[in-house]
This record gives sequence, structure tokens and C-alpha cells, in this order.
Amino acid sequence: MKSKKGISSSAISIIIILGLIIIFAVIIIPYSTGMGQKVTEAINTKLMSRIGGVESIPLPQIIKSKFTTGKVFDAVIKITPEPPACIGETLEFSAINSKIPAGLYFTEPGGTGVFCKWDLDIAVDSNGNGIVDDDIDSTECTLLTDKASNNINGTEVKLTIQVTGEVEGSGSFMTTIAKINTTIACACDIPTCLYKLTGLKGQLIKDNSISTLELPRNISVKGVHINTTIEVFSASDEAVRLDVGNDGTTDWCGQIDHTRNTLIISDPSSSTCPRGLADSINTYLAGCKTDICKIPITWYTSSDLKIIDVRIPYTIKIWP
Ligand SMILES: [Ca+2]
Ligand SMILES: [Ca+2]
Ligand SMILES: [Ca+2]
Repeated sequence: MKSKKGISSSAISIIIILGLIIIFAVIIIPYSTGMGQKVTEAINTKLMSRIGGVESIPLPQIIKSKFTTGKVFDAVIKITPEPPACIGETLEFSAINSKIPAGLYFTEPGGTGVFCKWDLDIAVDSNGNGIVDDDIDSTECTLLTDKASNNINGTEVKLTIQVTGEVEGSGSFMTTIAKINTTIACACDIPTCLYKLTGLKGQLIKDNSISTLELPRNISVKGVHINTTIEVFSASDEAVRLDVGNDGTTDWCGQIDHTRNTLIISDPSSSTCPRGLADSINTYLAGCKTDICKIPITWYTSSDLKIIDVRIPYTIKIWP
């Protein structure tokens, strides 16, 4: 009798302890780590394997709140050059400005970290499943558009970033959409551009080199995009400065990324450098007395660059 009673009370203790462990595993851990669904699935699988043919106990679905606040995990599309762009201009789409959870890095689908997928046109069903905005047109986190001559103005691009691998919040994802803004009114050196810019393509840039933009004075410049290759990289000075009007005032500056072989100079907006190429050119144009205005731009750079192309989206100014 005594030993029987002893066995049954220790069995009750074990059941109580096991019960507490399960409550802890099911309720406390998921809430504190945001891995509710994963843990729930794992426990269901374990229960199934332990108790064989018995139905698994449906456990509550716990929302992965930690990754849905938009504060530590948010998808952001960076388009370079900054819009508007010229029709046919190569655009770079990047997820680089997205906010991803601390300790995670961008990876490929199936890796460990955060992977990227793009639907490059949310109005077109490219995989033929009848859904226009679920396509995976690319899984690169940074990609270039084709140098298409067709007009992609107004096309909406969707980026999804998703946590993958055996990490906290795995499976959580965020999406965002960006609209492509291009314009037909462009100054550049290809036949489809409304105004032909000459003498810039192929120019080799060294320190103190001057590029001359010839633009009609009745336009309002909306952006200045200069694509260059890095011919000789000088590690001593990664900065590039441009002075519109050669008046000693810097109107644009930026860093050369030595891991890349190109430098895309794009206006406007930067918190660390002046980004005033478009504004400065508009100011220069306003003071111009001739219909075609010659605008000098002085380069300050220790690295040697070569201009591949220059694209200047603009609108025609309505004279007062
Ligand atoms: Ca699509
Ligand atoms: Ca589809
Ligand atoms: Ca200047």
C-alpha cells in the first residue's frame, strides 16, 4: 500500500511538472520570442510522433507580432537614380534601405537571414497563375532594369523581404510597392531623347576636369544622372565633388564605392552631402542670356572616371 501510494504521488508530481513545462513552452516562450507558430507546429509534430494515431491537439496560433510592427522589419525600395528618370534609362532597384532585424543579413532564398523577391510589374501576371502581384521575377536584392526603350512610366514594382532559415521570426515577411516615374522630356545622347546632349559620353574625368552641359534655358531640370565607370580607383580619396558654374561652391558630393566599377551620380536628396545639381543648374539657366546655355561643371576627384552617359529629365518652363 505504502509503496503504491508513493508511486502514484510521484507520478502526479511528474504530470504536474510536465504540464507546467508544456504551458511554459506553448504560452511563455512563443510570446516572448515571437516564434509562436513555429513552436506550435513543432509541438504538434512531437505530439503526433509520441502518441501515434491519436489526433494532434490544436494549439492556438500565436501572431508573430515582433516582426509585424514595421519598426525593426520593413521593406523599402531604393530606386537609383532618384526619380524622375528618362525613358529607357537603366534603373537600379535595391532592397538595401530596408529595415531588417538586428543580427540578420540579406541572403538567397533557402539561406539563413532575409531574402528578397521582386514582382517587377504588379499589373502583369508573369507566371501565368492568374494572380498579377505574386510573381517572382527576381530574387536579387539589388537589380538593374533592362535598357528597355519602351515606356515603363507608372509601372508598379513590388518588393517582398522574408526571414528564412532557423532563426527567430522565420517566415515573417514585409512588402512594399514603388511606382516608376519616367519622363519623355529628357536631355541625353541617344536618338529617343527630346534634346541631344553632346560631348560628354566617353569623357575621361580627372581632378579639376570640366564637363560642359549645353541645355536650352527654357527648361526646368528635374534631375541630373551621370553614370561613370571607375577607371582608376584612388584609395586615398573616395570622395567626389562637383561644382556647377565653377564658382567654388560644391553642388554635389558623394563617395566612391570601391567594390563597384561604376559610380552613379544622381540628384537630389542626401543627408551627408550637398545634392543640389538640379537646383544649381536651374539657377544657372535662369541667369543665362542665350537660348542655349553652356554650363561648366568642375570635378574634384582623386580617382579617374569615365562618363558612360548623362540623362537629364526636365519639363519645359512656361514663361510668365
Ligand atoms: Ca506581376
Ligand atoms: Ca502571378
Ligand atoms: Ca557651384
